[in-house]
Amino acid sequence: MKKQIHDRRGFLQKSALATLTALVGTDVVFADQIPQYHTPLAFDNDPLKGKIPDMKVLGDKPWNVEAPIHQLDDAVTPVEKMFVRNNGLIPSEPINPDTWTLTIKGESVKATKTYTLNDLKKRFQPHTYQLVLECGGNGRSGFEPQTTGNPWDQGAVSCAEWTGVRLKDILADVGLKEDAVYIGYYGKDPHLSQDPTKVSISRGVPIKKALEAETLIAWAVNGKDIPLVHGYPLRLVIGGWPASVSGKWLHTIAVRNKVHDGAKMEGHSYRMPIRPVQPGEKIAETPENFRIIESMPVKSLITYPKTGAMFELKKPLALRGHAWAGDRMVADVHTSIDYGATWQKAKLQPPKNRLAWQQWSTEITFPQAGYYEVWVRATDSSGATQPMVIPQWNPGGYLNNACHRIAVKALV
Ligand SMILES: Nc1nc2c(c(=O)[nH]1)N[C@H]1C(S)=C(S)[C@@H](COP(=O)(O)O)O[C@H]1N2
Ligand SMILES: [Mo]
Repeated sequence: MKKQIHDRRGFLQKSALATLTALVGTDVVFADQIPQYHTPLAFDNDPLKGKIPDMKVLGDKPWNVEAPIHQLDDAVTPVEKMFVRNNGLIPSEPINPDTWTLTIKGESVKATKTYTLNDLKKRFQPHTYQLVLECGGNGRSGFEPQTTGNPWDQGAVSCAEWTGVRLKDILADVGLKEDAVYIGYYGKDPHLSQDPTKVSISRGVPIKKALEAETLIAWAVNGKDIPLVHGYPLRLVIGGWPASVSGKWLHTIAVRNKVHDGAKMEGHSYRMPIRPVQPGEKIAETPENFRIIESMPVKSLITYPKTGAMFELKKPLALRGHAWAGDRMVADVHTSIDYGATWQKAKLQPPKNRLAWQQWSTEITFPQAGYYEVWVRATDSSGATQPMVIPQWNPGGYLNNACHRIAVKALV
């Protein structure tokens, strides 16, 4: 990730020293004393810097980072608390937003068209939406036996405020053929092997989802440029579906006349078996045995208090968190302190916009001092509710929407 700044003997290159001087805006005193192979702190421009404290790093090749649940308390997730999921490498070449382009191509466009980032900003109406991005494998660590893939706890979810233009406005400007059925994205991130002919991920959605008002080609999050790790300078943002469809470092969208066949669209990637399988069972990874994951299932989190909290019995305990349900709305949120025997209804806010998460809150009075687990369970607008135990095992370890729980202690 770091630029080559040392020469063959391990000393700072002349050009690096000039850059350093420009960076710090003043003379670098004792520049000639900088030891061999020493990287000055001002060069410590790791794109994940500032992001790691209080976050859980699952791996650095590729970078995968998730938030402990109590860090997700904000209604709008700050970028430092957004999980990071990379399938390949973070682009390391300097990115120039002034020359960045988005090309729309594929079997089902009338003609290929390319826009600069500045064209997109100037020619189309910008929109801002809060959108839930949740990795399809969020909660994977709960499955037994463990499957391949990142062993996420439950923190691979965010709801930030994204600004950009509607993909449907761009596609209307390009002109689609009648046979358009799917879109697929392409991003600039190099494959882990650094082999330029390989693509680490290229997924997409059916044209109906692509044309929804909330499907954005975004250049800003929470009012600022998208951080490098989250797709600077341009990304696709599609709320409510596995976040793997929200392509980062976006440079091309293909409009396809068939289901997109890019990397991570095949095998059991982001697919569920069409019939229930036994935990650990191996089934043939043929398209007939699997369906592509679309809308994510109903889910909720207790973001306050932090698990392990202690409080005085005589005062009721205030709890809060978020609930979301893919393409649907959340209808109800309940909490339980007796392992699901009885449930208490929580207050629930409407979402800021479609595909945003909703805030819930409640106060619980505990009957006596002691140790409790608090469980939360959301129900969506169709009546579907979260399972109290781990849901059906599947080969990819996807869609674990079991109730979130925290431990608390009531003290006399
Ligand atoms: N170009 C590109 N886009 C990508 C990915 C990637 O590796 N490369 N990962 C996807 C996956 S699997 C997820 S869960 C989300 C994560 O988005 P975030 O890192 O901004 O939270 O980005 C998606 N878009
Ligand atoms: Mo993901």
